[in-house]
Amino acid sequence: MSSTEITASAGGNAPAEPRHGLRLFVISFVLALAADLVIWFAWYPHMPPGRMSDSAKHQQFDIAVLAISAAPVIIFVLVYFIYAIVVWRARPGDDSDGTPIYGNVKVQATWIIATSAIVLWLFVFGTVELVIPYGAGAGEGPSPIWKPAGTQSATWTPGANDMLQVQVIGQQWTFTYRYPQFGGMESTELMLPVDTPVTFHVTSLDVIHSFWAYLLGVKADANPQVDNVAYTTAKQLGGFTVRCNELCGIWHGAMFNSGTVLSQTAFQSWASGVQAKEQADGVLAALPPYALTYDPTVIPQLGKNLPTIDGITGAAGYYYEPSNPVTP
Ligand SMILES: [Cu+2]
Repeated sequence: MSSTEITASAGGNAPAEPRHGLRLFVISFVLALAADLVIWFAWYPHMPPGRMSDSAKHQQFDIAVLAISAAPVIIFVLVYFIYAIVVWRARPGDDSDGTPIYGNVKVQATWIIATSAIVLWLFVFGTVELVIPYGAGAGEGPSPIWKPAGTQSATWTPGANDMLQVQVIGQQWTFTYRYPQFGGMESTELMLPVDTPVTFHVTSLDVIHSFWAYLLGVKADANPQVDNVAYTTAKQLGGFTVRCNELCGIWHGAMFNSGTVLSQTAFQSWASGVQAKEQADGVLAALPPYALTYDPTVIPQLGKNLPTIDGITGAAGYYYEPSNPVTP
């Protein structure tokens, strides 16, 4: 509502109207600049999910940029609100109505241009931030559009720029991790080498779960019979937690385990060690051959002598007997 009209309707010899629009702009601009500086320099470095991987870094950057974009809008709305209450409130004894308003080209044009600019900016920024970090740490389905650089190979060696393949298997109510480049060995801890592009192949044996390595900025649905691919590159050594992020049954809340980012050589010796141990104690032979999805249905096996491997395959740990055991 234009203040000129209010003053006019109030009657009286009002002095020349101050330039309210300019005042609002200057107050909002100064406050927004201050807020954005605080966000960028004080808050951004502490924003979730941290900087443990390249996808986490990108997410932290995205949150900071969105906060910086949102702060001026919020500040303008609040400044306008307070300014209107203070400057344009009804004075004591003034019972008159405001003058009806029929359009204001300047305000309408500003509104349409400003909101269009904000929406277009968010569209462009969001698209770039989806493409640059190869799907932003989310599952891209079985055939990803965006892939990081790195050679796909049947083995993994430190420093060779090989992509590390890790299969994440969700089941009620745990995650296990298979490493096809290490004989298809299976672990209950997610070990990763630092500075190495990792391809996660996320799948499930039963219901829909969601693989969420929060500190790595990776979250991908684990669907039965689906190979959901997600990428990240760990950038810092240390431990992290993996949680299920899809309500998947009564023990969903207890469905978590942990992982560690190791140096490349420490990772290689860990992985070869587990592979050798699982080969020696028969676990590799008992596991089904590595595949992108598994069918743990027991019906075709009724009446057969099924292997149950507690702790490796979970409570409902029935699999087909491997017809073609993995012998690395
Ligand atoms: Cu789950």
